[in-house]
Amino acid sequence: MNGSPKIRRVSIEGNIAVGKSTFARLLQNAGEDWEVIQEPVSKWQNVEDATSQVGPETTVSNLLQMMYQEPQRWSYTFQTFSCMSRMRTQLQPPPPRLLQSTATPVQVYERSVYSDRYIFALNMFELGCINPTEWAVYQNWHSFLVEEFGHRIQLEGIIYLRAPPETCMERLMKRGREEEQGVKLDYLEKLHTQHENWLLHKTTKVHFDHLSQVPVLVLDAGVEFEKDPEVQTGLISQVKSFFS
Ligand code: DCP
Repeated sequence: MNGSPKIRRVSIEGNIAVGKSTFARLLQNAGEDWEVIQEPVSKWQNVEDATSQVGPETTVSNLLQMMYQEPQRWSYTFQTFSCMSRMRTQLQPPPPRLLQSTATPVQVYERSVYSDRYIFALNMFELGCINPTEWAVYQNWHSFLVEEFGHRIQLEGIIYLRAPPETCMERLMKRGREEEQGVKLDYLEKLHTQHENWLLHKTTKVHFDHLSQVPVLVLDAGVEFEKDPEVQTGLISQVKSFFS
């Protein structure tokens, strides 16, 4: 027994640009025992080529952009790398501040290895951008990794930020991330359906028994919460009572 507090882990899920990062920041500011583990998007935008290791020049590729520009060629590679980098990030030991906490600290993940598989990779498979062989390979290594390491990043809860795809489209256009300029409403609608199937209707066939037991808090993120302190307080208090 080392006296360290038990760390609780929750993940924030929701469509592209729904506001997961904004909401995660609000949670972090709402209590000193909450720590956010950000999604490693910048790693996906700057993948060092293997040639950089042998030559003097460093060549980087933007895998996120490659995936959006040529989804059939790059979706499998992107989904492999994004899930691996997420797992690596989430497996990092918590900071000492959290371990010394007297209360019950909470680590908040922006997405999880589960949404990587049951939202994005599945969607790309259904769209034909990941072929059946790639999908079999993906599921094989994903199941293996989660079975081996999943207990170290086991979720106690999922916060589903739910908003109409049209609202996410508006937010996506407003933030203007270069790589996402070609994203169409139709794609956000498909991702929305994947979220609904997994987190609301629970019809997605999941491989992990423990995942079906994880409680899900559904929050209405269709309301403009970024600049409205009253709405923010309401949402945060729902989270706090859900996890108390
Ligand atoms: N992405 C993907 N496949 C994954 C994970 C992410 O294609 N397995 C893509 C979708 C986005 C980008 O990566 O283009 C970042 O994804 P998120 O939706 O997780 O992050 P956002 O920055 O859009 O979240 P928010 O605006 O809600 O904070």
